[in-house]
Amino acid sequence: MADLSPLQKARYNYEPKLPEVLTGDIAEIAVALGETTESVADQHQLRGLFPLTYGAPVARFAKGKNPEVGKELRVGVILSGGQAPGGHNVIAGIFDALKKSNPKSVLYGFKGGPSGIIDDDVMELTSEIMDAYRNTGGFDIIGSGRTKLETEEQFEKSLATCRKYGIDGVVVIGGDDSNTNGAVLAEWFKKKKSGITVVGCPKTIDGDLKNEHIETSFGFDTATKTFSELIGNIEKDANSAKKYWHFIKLMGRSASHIALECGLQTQPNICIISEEVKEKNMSLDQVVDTIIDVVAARAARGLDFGVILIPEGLIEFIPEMGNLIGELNNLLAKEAEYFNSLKSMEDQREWVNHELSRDSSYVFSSLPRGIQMQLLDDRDPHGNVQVSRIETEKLLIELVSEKLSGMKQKGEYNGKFSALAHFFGYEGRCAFPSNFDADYCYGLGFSAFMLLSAGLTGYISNLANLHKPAAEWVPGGVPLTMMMNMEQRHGEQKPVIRKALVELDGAPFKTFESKRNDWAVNTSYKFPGAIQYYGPSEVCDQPTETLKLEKGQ
Ligand code: FBP
Repeated sequence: MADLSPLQKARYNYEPKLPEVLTGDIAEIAVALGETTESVADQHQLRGLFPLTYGAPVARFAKGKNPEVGKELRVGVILSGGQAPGGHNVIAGIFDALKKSNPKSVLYGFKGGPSGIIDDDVMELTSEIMDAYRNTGGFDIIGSGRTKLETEEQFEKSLATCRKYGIDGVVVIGGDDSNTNGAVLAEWFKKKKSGITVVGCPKTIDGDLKNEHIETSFGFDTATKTFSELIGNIEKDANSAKKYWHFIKLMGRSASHIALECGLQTQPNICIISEEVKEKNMSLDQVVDTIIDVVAARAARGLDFGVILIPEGLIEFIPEMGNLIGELNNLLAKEAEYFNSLKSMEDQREWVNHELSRDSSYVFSSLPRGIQMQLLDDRDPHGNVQVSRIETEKLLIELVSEKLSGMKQKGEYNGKFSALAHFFGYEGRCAFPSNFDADYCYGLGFSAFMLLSAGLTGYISNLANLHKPAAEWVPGGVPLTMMMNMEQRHGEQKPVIRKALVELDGAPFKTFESKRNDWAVNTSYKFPGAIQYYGPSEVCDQPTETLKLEKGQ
């Protein structure tokens, strides 16, 4: 076996807690179906697009006889999109339920994301493989990918792969887009009378796949705790050295849930919430001014240091920047060939500037050269700007710094501004899952298997009552169509699962709002510490590797 750290070894032995109803004899877990459902909006269109799976009832598990359990089944699992702590435990939950139901049943992993089912890249997951990944972070057991499973040809190929292995059910572990694709695949499989069922699991550290049934997506808990530990450490440093302003960008492609949660956990001087910026129609200049106000107020008290949290998606929520990015996406998609034929980046920059609308060209010209280049350079496979690669933290430092110099010359500011940029994302996405995520994911996987074995398709596995101890969680399944509406995507109306943004009238934002003015000027940092701080001695009381080696151990 590979060389393992004490924590890895200890985590292998962790036994995830299951909701009471999923414990005991698996043949005694019955599936109860509720009332039929409706989508959150656009019911007529969605009923037309999903004639076979629309409106299915919500499913709940309860103690009782389950005649479906015990059948020999073959199930395939896909990890889709960005890594999130707990993915391996979803697979472990499916595996254990499947083997408990019938030891002859087989679990397959489609490797490298949705492309695995399309391209027949498949591996069998044995108990030996499974045991080496229990309670660990990452998606390396089978790998992940961002291929979109959406065309007729991809569906045909997926069906061929499933037929080859005799697969009865597919579990898609993914975010809103992957689960939307899962819903379309479920409908398509049903139309083809394939007998193959499809069930999803809510994954994303971004926390934006949530609604009245999905209380949180998995990975959010661990990622925010990991980031908060790091932010707390930086706050401690800031308050010790008292000489830097730390601008920390936090992952979360679109919604600001991560920033808000980390803000609540660490009480920084500023935490920008993109949804508020959009709601208030704030310009980039106004965002900079809100930072300047806090920097100046603290400087007046002799506090030339601070911590600012910036959500990754901010840039797209600033209306003028959102318009600019939209125009750039359209322009570069339409004129890709000409754009790429331009020899130097300078020529590209000039041409783009000329083609943009007057307002967007003004915004583009006012951006630092480096950011202009990032906007033109980094594009995703669909030709869109890769917002996550734009160094918003550096852009804000530059703009704040420039403005403060001007204020200094006019005698309006008398402090010292020295800033450092950080970006936390990959640091938290593959952390060992917290106990919460380890338990939650295991339960999601277990429930996903129960849904598949009951022949339910087009569902997402869910657990409710998550604020209670795990034993009291309520497992079940929700029809994916129930969470969908129609949205404009690449110029077309598409059925999609509605993304949850931060609600400005929700309790988390309201709590933050009531405290932020105090946190801004009075240093009120909170240090959550390491999520694995407490635990068995062989994990927590170990010296460093260096020390151990120096002492000949
Ligand atoms: P998902 O939506 O697929 O869960 O991914 C989340 C995320 O971690 C975002 O926070 C981030 O913007 C993005 O993935 C980064 O993508 P990549 O892994 O391709 O760099």
